[in-house]
Amino acid sequence: MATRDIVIIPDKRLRLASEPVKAVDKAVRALVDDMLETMYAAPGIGLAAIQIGVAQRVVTLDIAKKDDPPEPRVFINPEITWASDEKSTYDEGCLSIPEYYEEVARPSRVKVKYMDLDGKAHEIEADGLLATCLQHEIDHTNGVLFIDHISKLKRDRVMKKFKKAAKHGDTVKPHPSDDVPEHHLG
Ligand code: K1U
Ligand code: ZN
Repeated sequence: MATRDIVIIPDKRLRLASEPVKAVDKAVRALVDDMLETMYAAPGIGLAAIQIGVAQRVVTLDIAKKDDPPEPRVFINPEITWASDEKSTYDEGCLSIPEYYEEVARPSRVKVKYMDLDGKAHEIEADGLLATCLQHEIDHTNGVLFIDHISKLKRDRVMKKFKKAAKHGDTVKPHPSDDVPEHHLG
């Protein structure tokens, strides 16, 4: 198990469509171990393999509450098979866009089919934070970022800041209006 570096915007790898996993083998299980370690260390509640530079359709999640036991979940080749017309809004963050949070409206409920670590197929119906997180992570597997769901003005502003930081080899400091929402502080 190892913690891997998280890929940050404007890195072009974040715009790749990841490849489906053909077989859940030892290498995929080792990738999942590293993803979980990286996600918990960040800390984050989700991670897609492309965020550590691996263009495979693998997602990890843990949305357990701070004082509850960990509930790591793994989704291999996740795919949305149905989405509700009803929308919910959540203040989203992204480990590839550190310290930036913005409200995103997405379908409140989704059905997702995926494979588990034994290669067994499943389909679940998700709502609440699980639905939001699954959509955010499945977007990553398709090269889509949560800032693609906000206004062009806000997206251009955040891209400009991160491009400038990358050019100077800096880390990005949060803008005063980018306060971390209460529910992200644990
Ligand atoms: O995919 C990612 O970049 C991870 C991202 C997942 C996510 C968060 C919020 C809405 C949708 C998807 C994060 O985990 S950002 C960090 C975060 O939300 C958090 C970190 C520590 C404690 C609680 C939340
Ligand atoms: Zn993200």
